[in-house]
Order: sequence, then structure tokens, then C-alpha cells
Amino acid sequence: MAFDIEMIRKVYAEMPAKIAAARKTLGRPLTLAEKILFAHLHSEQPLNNFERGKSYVDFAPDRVAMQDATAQMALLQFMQAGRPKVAVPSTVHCDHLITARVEAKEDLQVATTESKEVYDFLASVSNKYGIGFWKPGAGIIHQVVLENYAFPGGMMIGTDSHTVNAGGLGMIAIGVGGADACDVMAGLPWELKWPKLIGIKLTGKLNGWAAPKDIILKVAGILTVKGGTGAIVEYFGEGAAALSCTGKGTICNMGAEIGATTSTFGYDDSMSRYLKATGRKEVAAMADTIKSYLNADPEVYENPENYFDQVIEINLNELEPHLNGPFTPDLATPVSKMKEAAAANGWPTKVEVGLIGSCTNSSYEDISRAVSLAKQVADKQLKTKAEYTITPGSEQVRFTIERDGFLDTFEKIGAKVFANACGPCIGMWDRMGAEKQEKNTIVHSFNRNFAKRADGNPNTYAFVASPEMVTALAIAGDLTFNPLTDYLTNEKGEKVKLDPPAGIELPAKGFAVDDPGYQAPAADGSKVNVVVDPQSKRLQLLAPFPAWEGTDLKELKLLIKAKGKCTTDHISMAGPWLKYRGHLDNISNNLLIGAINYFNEKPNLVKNQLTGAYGPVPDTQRAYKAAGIDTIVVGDENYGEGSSREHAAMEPRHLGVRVVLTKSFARIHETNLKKQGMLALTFANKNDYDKIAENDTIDITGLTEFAPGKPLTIVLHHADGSSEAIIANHTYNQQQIEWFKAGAALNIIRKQVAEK
Ligand code: MIC
Ligand code: SF4
Repeated sequence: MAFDIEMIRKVYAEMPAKIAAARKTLGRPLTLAEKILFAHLHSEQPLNNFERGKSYVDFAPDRVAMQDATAQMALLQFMQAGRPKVAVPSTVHCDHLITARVEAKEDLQVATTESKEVYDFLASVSNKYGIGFWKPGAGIIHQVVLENYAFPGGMMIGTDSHTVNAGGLGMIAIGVGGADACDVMAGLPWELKWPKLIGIKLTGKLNGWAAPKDIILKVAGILTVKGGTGAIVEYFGEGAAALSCTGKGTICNMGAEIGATTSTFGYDDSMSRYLKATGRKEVAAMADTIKSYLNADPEVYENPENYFDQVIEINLNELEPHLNGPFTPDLATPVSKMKEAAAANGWPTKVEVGLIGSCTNSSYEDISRAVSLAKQVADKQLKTKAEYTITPGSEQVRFTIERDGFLDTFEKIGAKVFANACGPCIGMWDRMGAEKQEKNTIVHSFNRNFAKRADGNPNTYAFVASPEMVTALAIAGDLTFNPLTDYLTNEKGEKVKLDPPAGIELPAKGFAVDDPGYQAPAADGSKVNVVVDPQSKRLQLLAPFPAWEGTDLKELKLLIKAKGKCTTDHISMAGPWLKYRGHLDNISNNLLIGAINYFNEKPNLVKNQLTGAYGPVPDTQRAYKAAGIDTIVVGDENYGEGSSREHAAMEPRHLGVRVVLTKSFARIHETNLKKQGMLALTFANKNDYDKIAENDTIDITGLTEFAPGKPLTIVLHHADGSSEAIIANHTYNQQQIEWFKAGAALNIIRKQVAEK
């Protein structure tokens, strides 16, 4: 039985009329993304021909999902919103805090002891406010959402950038910071800039070694990590229809890596099959009745260039498997070019570990294709050269693949099965020897490969590939092995070739699970007590950020001018720091420790202008704070790329940074900064980045007339006594300016609660 079936019924009942009204207003056929967006306008949002990339629009998403590492902050904020219960169906998933060390059972036990306080907090808040709670071990948020909650044509937000995974089931699913989730759970409208639209036409059909993952690896190579910013990507064409639903999920999942707001596919048979296989035949039946509304109008796909801002065509007949990396998910190398690329760049070619699974690639189909290769190890008398690990996406998948003998086959090649959790994907990997920081290569089927992400070692070269490619490279132990053309030498000294992977879309005997790990909330949560120990090192109630002082910001010191890539992993590292995600002051000790200082090219070493001494970023910032001096952070392109973690915005705010000035921002991070009362500005002239000097004192002027579309002026006072003015742009609308003035968006809700 599906969750929240009445909500889905209502969405479907109202959809046709809403879409018809939108089609009339626009006077043209609609894309799928437009249909879902128009069907989810907030009741107070007038219907309009919104301008792509310009209009701010209020939406009413159908549901909210949160994972444990971001839910703590989201719920600490929600607790201050003064509501007895969440306004829309919401869930919490415990997946980020489990360290992969030995194997699933033991690791899970350690985690439930280590993080007991946090799990208890999340369970009791969920119980109190009517939130569904998925216990540690139940699985990774996006896989659990796909299996239980996603539905074609729905709209959801989630406090994790890979929420977009649910596009595989035809949703508009968007990653946000906790403050946005807090708004929606409090029944407030959720605001998004009306997106641009990218259409990707898939012709032909995947074959041989090519997998859905290779489609998105190729797209990432074309669009780069910023190419999807502000856009929804819609896939269509014969090649799309032939993909499994979970394959579509993989493609949408990694759309986060091109900065896309989200990605989606039209409702088709693969989705119907998946809904039925996961116990939701009534959802499939309902979707069947409004199928045309869950797809773009036919005219759109006939002439896509008339409806999308950009159209890309990929011929799947010719698609080669890809390996993306190292250190960035958009450096795409087709497998046939890897020998040259590795040699030219000096990438270590010995593969030490192959890791499959994660929220991106742990469907039954993925695992079955990987197992078809693992089987060949014994059959062809090979020996697996690299270590090999599996992190299943959910207990349902794990239970089913165990029943069907896949885990046995993997064990025969020496595989380790980790808990159904993020584990190595988010640095929760206690990898033996990583502290030696040796240069080495790993291949994984996850989505991100920023420096230090998996094991904390800056010299680990991580390449992203499909689970079947990861398995083949782990067997070969060689990054340059091309399974399409190359031979391996077996134990008997014979040359053998791997057969292409073969998979099964859905388990023939159906999915099975003993305990899925779900805990329903109390019907009446009013008596449930939520306690936070004031002495806790892991949880801390939030104190409101101070309101704007009403004047220009004068004499800010430059904390750091970050050079090059500065992702949320650089701003607020994960791995060992995840344990402080519920304690703002403690986690602030990781502020920008991964960012590279432009002036000395080193991480975590910046000048304290008060003393002239160099020290770690957090300490330097705390020294400024103690002296009552505000600061500014300067960044490069696509600043804040990656995660939805709002800690990357709350930490600087908490420690007294007032402004982040960059060449450009990633969407979620820019919104997070605005929500927390920071000034997020961009250089009107990107070359002005070069004018920022290490000893600058900086004024932000024009704030008393802060208005939408009106640039601000920044005055740089250089150490030699000279000064110069530069122009900074911003994207604040009137409401966001109110957040800035109030000190944070939450302060406005707080005030409303106090006035009641
Ligand atoms: C990630 O993949 O980086 C994470 C960890 O899932 C993050 C969320 C977080 O930082 O908690 C994300 O993608 O949003
Ligand atoms: Fe977890 Fe990795 Fe997926 Fe993020 S990308 S939700 S860390 S498995």
C-alpha cells in the first residue's frame, strides 16, 4: 500500500484543470516540466506567463524529505516555527552518519551507539510533528523515496542536493537547504526562480557496456558543473522510453552535478512497472488515467528547439562507457581514450578499490549487471585485482539481492558489503592507510568525486563510472582497461575477455524485505517531549541571528579570497565533521578549511590582518569576531557547488562573516546564504576579482537603498592608502531583502509566532 495516497489522488484530480489554464495563458503547448510546475503553483500565486530565469514564483510542493545530516538543522529551525504538525507529508532518513569500516552489521551497531543522541533527537522530533522516520540501516534517502514516495507529476523538495533522483519517477524534485524545508513544513509557500529548460533527446538504444550512468557522465562532460544552473533538464525520445525507471533515477540523480535545478522524464511503462513492483499499483493506475498530463504535449518533442532554451541530442547506439574524474564529476573520458588521458595527466592507473552502490546506482538492475561480471571471475578463472565494496541503497534492495544469491557471488570475489547508507560516498569510510595520503586511484559508481570526499586523502584520484564498469576495472585492477576490446590473463595464463554485462530490470520473484526500518509518527504528538541537553557536543538549540543594523557595512576585513573550485565540501567538510551537523558552534570549526587561499595557494592558512600572523580560517575568523570586526569572503566561479548543506551558509553567519562576494554561485548555496541573512553578491565585472588584495579593508555601500535589480557599490581600501570602487550585482527580490534586514528568514517566522 502506498503512503499518502489521498494526497496523490488530490494532486491528480486537480492537475488537468490547472494545466489547461496554464496552456490557455501561455497560448502554446507545454513541456512536462512546465506542466508539473504550473500544477503546483501556490494558491496565492497568480498564474502568469513567467519569465524563465527571472520571475520568482511561489510553489506548494507535495512533500518534504530530509536526511539525518541536514534534518538536524532543518528541524531545529522548524521547532521555532510554532506549528504543532508538519503541513505536508514529510520524512527523515538516517543514512549519512554510518561509518563504513568492517561490514554492515557491525558498522551499524557502532553508529547507533555513537550517534544515539542524534538519532533519538530526530526520532522524537519526527514523532512529535507527524514526520515519518526511517531508522539507520533502512537505506539512503533517495532510494527509499523512489521506492516509497515519489510519484509521476508530483513536486517535492528535500534537504539534499540529490533529491533530484525522484525525477526518475517523473517528479519535479528539488534539493534545498533546511530553512526552505522548514518553510514548506510550516505551510508557507516555497519560492523558486522560474527555471530555464534544457531538453535532452535520446535517440537509439543503450547496448553492450553502456549504461544509464554513461548518459549522465556524457551530459556532464558537455554541460560542465555549471551548465545546468537555473535549468530543469527534460529527457525524451525513443532512448528515454527504453530506459528502466531506476536507470532514469541515476540520470536525474547526477543532474545535481551539472548544477541543474532538477531533471525529469515523462511517465511511461518503465515507471508503471516500477510502481507496481514496489507495491504501488494504485498509483500506477491513477497515473494511467492522466497519462497525457504526465508527459509534454506532442508538439514539444516534435520541435523541441521551439520550446527549450537548449536542446542536446545523444545517440545511445554510439554511446561509450565513460569515466569521469578525477576531482570533478564533469571531466569525462570515454573508456577508449583512458590510456592516453591517464598517461598525459599522470593519473595513477592501478585501481586500488572499486566501490559500487550509493543513492545514485544501487538498484536491483545495477546490482544484477555488476553481479553478471562478478560471476565471470570464477567462470573464467580470473582473480579480482582490486578491493571491492558494495553499499546497497535500501534494506529492500539488500534483502532482495541477498535472497537472489547476488551477495554470495560478490562475496566470492572478496567483496565487502557495507551498511545501507552513504558511507564512503560522503567520507564516512574508515579506509585503512588513508592517513598516509598516498597517491592512488579508486573507481566508484557514486556521483561526486571532489578532493578528499571519499576517504579524506587529498591524493586519492576518484573516477566515477557505472557499477558494471567499476566492477570490470576492479577485476582488472587497471584504470586503462577497456573491457570492450582488452583481454585479461587468467590464473592459467590464458587470455580471456569479459562478456558484456547482462541485467534484470526488476526481481522476477518480486521485492522482499523483513524489516524495512520505518517508524510512523504518533497520531497526536502534542505530548511528545523533545530534549536537547545544553551540554551536548552534537546538538545545540539555535539562537536568532542579529537583525541588520540599518547602515552600510563598513571596514570589513577580508577573511579569505578563495581560489578555484570551492564546493560546499571545501566550505563545510563532511566525513568526520558530520557528527557536528546539529551543533552550529562546533561545526563552525571547519569553516572553509578546504578552500585554497589565493595569496599563498594553501588550504586553511590565512592572514589575520590584526596581528599579521597566518593561521587556520576558523581561528582567524573567531579572532575577528572577538575583536568585534565583521568580515567578507571572496570566491571564484560556481561558489558553493555540490551539497545543499546550509551549514556552509550558517557557519560564516554564526562566526561574523557578513558578505560572500563571488564570480558566480551555485543555486542552492546562494539561496541558503540569503535565507540566513548573509549578503550574497557577485562581481558585475568578473575581472574585479583580481583587484581584491590580501590586506584590503572593504565597505559595502548602498544598503540603505537595497532594492531588487539595483547593484551595490563596494569600496576596496588597499593597504597603500589607495581605494577603488567596484560594482556588485545581486539577485535579491523584495522578500529576500526582508530576510536580510530581519537577520534571517527564520526571524520573520519567529516574529509572527511571537505576535500570535
Ligand atoms: C552530498 O552528497 O554531498 C550530501 C552529503 O548528500 C549533501 C548533503 C549534506 O551535506 O548533508 C548533498 O548532496 O546535499
Ligand atoms: Fe548519500 Fe552520497 Fe547520495 Fe549524498 S550522494 S545522499 S552522500 S549516497
